Amino acid sequence: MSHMNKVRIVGSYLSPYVRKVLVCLSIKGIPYEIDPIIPFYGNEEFSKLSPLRRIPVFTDDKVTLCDSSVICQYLEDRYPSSNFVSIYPNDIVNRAKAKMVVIKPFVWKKKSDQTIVDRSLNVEIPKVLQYLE
Ligand SMILES: N[C@@H](CCC(=O)N[C@@H](CS)C(=O)NCC(=O)O)C(=O)O
Repeated sequence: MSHMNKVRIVGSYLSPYVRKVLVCLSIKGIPYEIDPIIPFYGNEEFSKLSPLRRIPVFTDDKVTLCDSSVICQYLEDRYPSSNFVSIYPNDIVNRAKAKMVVIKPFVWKKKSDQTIVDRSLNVEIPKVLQYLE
């Protein structure tokens, strides 16, 4: 069956982003193997798979992806709700909300640090977008 195409996840179970992808795979009943690396110790091969050296990395017979939201959307698109369980709500507002991962306020019950948010918006994200360009 097409969904049995070998899925491999590179990343540690400690990562919430890795776990998010594993939940999607589990909901859709897609088997996978995991290489539970810690990104800080990843080698050159890891840099090739994930240029920003983030986990999770997803590979199957068609594609290599290294962002959890992109991976989940790919799984939804490749294995849609007609044959598999849908992971996103149909309503567009709820669908958008489901794609937001807001860990700090909801999981750790801490306020976001505006200095970090500003640095991300003004320095780190532009650097990454520059890389993508
Ligand atoms: N936007 C990425 C974030 C992934 C991410 O930040 N993963 C962390 C682990 S939880 C990581 O790889 N950190 C390594 C580093 O920052 O060098 C995604 O959703 O996949």
